[in-house]
Parts: sequence; C-alpha cells; structure tokens
Amino acid sequence: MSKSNGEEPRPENRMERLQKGFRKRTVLAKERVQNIKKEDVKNFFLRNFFVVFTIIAVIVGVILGFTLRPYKMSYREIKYFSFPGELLMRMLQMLVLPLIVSSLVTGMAALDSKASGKMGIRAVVYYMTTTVIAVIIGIIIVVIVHPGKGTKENMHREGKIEQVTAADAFLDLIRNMFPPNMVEACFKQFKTNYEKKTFKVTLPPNETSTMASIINNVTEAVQALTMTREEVIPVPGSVNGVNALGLVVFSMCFGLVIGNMKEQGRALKEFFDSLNEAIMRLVAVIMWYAPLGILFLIAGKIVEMEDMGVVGGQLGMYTITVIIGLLIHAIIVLPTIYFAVTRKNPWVFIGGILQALITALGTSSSSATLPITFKCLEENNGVDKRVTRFVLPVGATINMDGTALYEALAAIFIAQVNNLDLNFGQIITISITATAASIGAAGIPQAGLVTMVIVLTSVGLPTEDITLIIAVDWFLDRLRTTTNVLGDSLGAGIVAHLSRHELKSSDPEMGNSVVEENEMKKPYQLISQENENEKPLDSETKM
Ligand code: 7O9
Repeated sequence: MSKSNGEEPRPENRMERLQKGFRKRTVLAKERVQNIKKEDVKNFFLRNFFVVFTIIAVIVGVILGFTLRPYKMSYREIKYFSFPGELLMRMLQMLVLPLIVSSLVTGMAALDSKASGKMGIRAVVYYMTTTVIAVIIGIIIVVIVHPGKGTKENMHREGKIEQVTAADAFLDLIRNMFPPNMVEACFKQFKTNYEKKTFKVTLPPNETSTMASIINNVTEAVQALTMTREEVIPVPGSVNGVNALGLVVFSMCFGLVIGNMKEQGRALKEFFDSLNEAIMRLVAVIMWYAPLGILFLIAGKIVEMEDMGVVGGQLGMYTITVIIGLLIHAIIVLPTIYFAVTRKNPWVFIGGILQALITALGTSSSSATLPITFKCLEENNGVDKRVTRFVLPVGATINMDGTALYEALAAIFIAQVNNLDLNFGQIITISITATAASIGAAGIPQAGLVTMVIVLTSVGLPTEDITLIIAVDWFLDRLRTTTNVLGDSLGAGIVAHLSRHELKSSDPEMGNSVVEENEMKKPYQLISQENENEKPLDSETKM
C-alpha cells in the first residue's frame, strides 16, 4: 500500500468524524435544551426570582423604614406595622422544632457510626478552627482600631444587667443537655434562680458557752439576730424558650440507635424521613411569604430604632470596628478556607445561600433561618442531604463565629473605655471565654447578655458597662447572625466535600440512603450548570 493511499482517507475520516461529532453534539444540545425547557427553566427562574425578590424586599424595606421615620409612630403603631414581619418569624420558628428533630434523627440514622464519627470530627474541627480565628480577628481589630479612646462618662446607657455566676451558667448548660422531660424541652430551658435564705447558726459548744456568757444580758431578739445568717442560694427554675441543646443531644443519640437497629428501626427511620420531607415542603411554601415578611421586619426595625444621635464618638467607632471584623471573617477568611479545602469557587456557593443570608439579616436569629438554610444548601448548592441534616442543626446550636468575634471584641472595648490595660493572660482568658460562650450560648438560658457577663467577669471588667453597647446591639446582632449562618453553611459544604467518598461508598451497601435513587442520579438542576464547580457528590471522581 502506498503512503498516499493510506493517508488519503484520513482527512475525510477526520472530517466525517468531526461532522459526526458535531451532529451528535447538536442532537445532544437539542435534547438538553428540550429537557431544560420543561422543569428546569421553571425551577431556575423560580429560584432566582426568590433571591431577586428578597433583595428587592430588603431595599424596599429600608426605603420604607426611612420614609416612615419622620412620622414618629407610636409604639403601638410600630407593632402593628411590623406585624407581617412578626408572622414570618412565627412561621419559621414553627418549623424549627420538627425540622431539627427529624433531620438529626434521619441524618444520624443514615450513616453508620464510623461515617458519622468521621463527619462529626470534621465538623467539630471546622467549628473550632473558624471560631478561634474569629476571636483572634476580633481581638486584633479592636486593638488596632482602639475604638474605646476617651472616657465613658458622657456615653449613653441603656438597659439593665442581671448578674450570673459562671459556674451556675455552666452547670445549666450541662443540665440542659439532658432534659428530664422531652415535651418540656420543646418550650422550656432550665435556669438557676437565686433565693435569699436565712439559716440558723449553731455555734460549736465551747463557742456557744463563751458567746452565751458575753450576751448574757442581751435581749432574746438580738440573740436571735446574731444566731441567723442570710445566704443567697441557687434554686431550680426555668425560662421560656426551646432547649435546643437537649433536643440536639437526644435526637442525635436516638438517630444513632435507630441506624444501628437495622430492620427493627426501619419504621421509625421512614417516619422521620417522611416527616423531614413534609417539613421541607412547608418551608417551600413559607419561602413565598419570606420576602414580604423580611420587608416588614427591616422596615419595622428602622422605624423603631432610636435616633442615631447616641451612635456617635466611641460607640460609632465601636460599631464600625465590629463591622470590619465581621466583614474580614465573612468575606476573606471563611471563603478562603472553603476554597483551600474544596478548590471550588466560594462565591458561587455563597450565591446559592444568598436568600438564607438575607433572612438571617432580617430575623437576626440563626435558628429561625435554619429552614431556609436547609433549602438553599440542598437545592441550590446540591449539598448531600445526609450532611446538611447532620451538620446544620449542630452548627446552628454550637457554631457561632460572629458571636465569638463580637464577644471578644466587646470585652476589650469595655476595657478600653475604662482605660484598663489588659495583659496577655487576660486577653487569652477573654479568647477562651468568648469561644466557650459562643459554643454554649444555645444551652445557657437568656444567653445574649448572660454570656457577655461571663466573659467580662472572667477578667474582672465591670459588667454594668454592657449597658453602653446595648444601643447598637440590635443592629450588630443582625450582622453576627449573618456571619453565623454563613459559617454554618460553608461548614456544611466543606464537610460534604471531605466526606464525599464515604457518602458514596456507604450508599449502595447500606441501602438506606436518605437521598433517593433518582435524586442521586439526576444531573444537577439547572443552577449547577451555571455553578459548574458544584458537582453532585456521586459524580465526583475519587482522589
Ligand atoms: C444568632 F437549631 C436549633 F433549632 F437547634 C436551635 C434553636 C435555638 C439552635 C439554637 C437556638 C438558640 O437558642 N440559640 C441561641 C443563640 C440562644 C441564645 C443566644 C444565641 C446567640 O445568637 C446570636 C447572637 O446573638 O450573636 C445570633 N442572634 O446567631 O442567632
């Protein structure tokens, strides 16, 4: 065979192959477009429609709030005005309880103890790392900016501070982990109260005789007085509020047990699985109302807030310092950690949870935002359900980066306004207590200020100076909450990425995957074609 003979058909072949390939691709593209046309386009617009709508709601809310401010509404009128927002809060909170119980139970039951142990360790390492980084950022920023220059004498004060003992708060935290009554745990938390009690003092015999000889001539009444002693004693009490820690501990243990029961536990597993699915559908319904609710929550808060006159000088500088600290953590540190671990674009991920972030901003509660966070992570970012169900409720309970940063920063600010120089040991103490306070907040009754009191007392700072920062707390709380939700969500993304092999391998052999077959096989919904770096877990290659 001549060389030319052998070479001649090649260009044709190549052309043919190219054409064939092109035709094939066209057909495929056509097919894909046809497929897209039906469900996916609708989904795509629906999802983006929600986000766009929510952003518009925030803008309208801010404008409406500032337009109505000059009218000086009465307190009653403001309450009526924010009623639609209040409804959103109630709807979200309504779902939180069944949501965390069902997701933790199924999340734990779907994993064998080895996989859940590994995932748990990853989550805890992430929580600890980010919280410690947040505290360090807070401390560095407040030392650099030094917002507490000057005296505190002419600063505005607001509110009252209740004194608590760190030891009792810690014991309450542990007690709340083991609620004696699961029904009560859904609406009450244990809290130590204090009572004054008078004790009769019985003196030792020899002392009594000398005392008796001394007070021989004194009247009976005076004798009774000297023989009693007053003491403040801790007594059991309770406050209203979900005992999140108790429910989380119980649900996790319960789920683990069900997972190990194999066939016998199936009925319960399917029950909670179905319950979870039903709650998620309710979340989808509430999401339609969310923009309107957020609009009124924000507008109502702007109308309600006091004149910004008090937020000058040191308090203004303090607010800016907190904002800078939270921004550094949320915009630089967390996305960098996400990128370093997963090698995926963090901004695409953050784009997917935008609605949860805005809800956090509007509600200033990461637990109330939880239903929306679930929806965003599972549907927009395609995070495995077994991961979100397990990681998100735990994250909402113990992982609060924004809160940790804030508490450390606030404590040092209070030292600064008092012109107190903290030594290195005290700064370390503040870091440790602020970290512990952010982890334990959900287990400590009426946490908000209580944890702040604990951080301050740990280094001997005056707790009554918390009243200096209460005026801006409502605003900073919103930013902290957004940071907390962002930290929890990125954590879920990171844990899902790190656990992808175990999740994949545990699927078929366990045969009890909570992620339905067709769902696992379904190519990523349209949003992920846009987010091309978010691949479904099962399509990822093993390293
Ligand atoms: C912020 F997820 C649930 F449902 F398990 C859950 C329920 C309740 C989780 C946590 C809680 C809870 O009570 N959390 C809680 C959080 C209680 C007291 C204080 C805080 C701290 O809140 C943050 C802050 O003030 O910095 C912030 N508002 O993330 O919600």
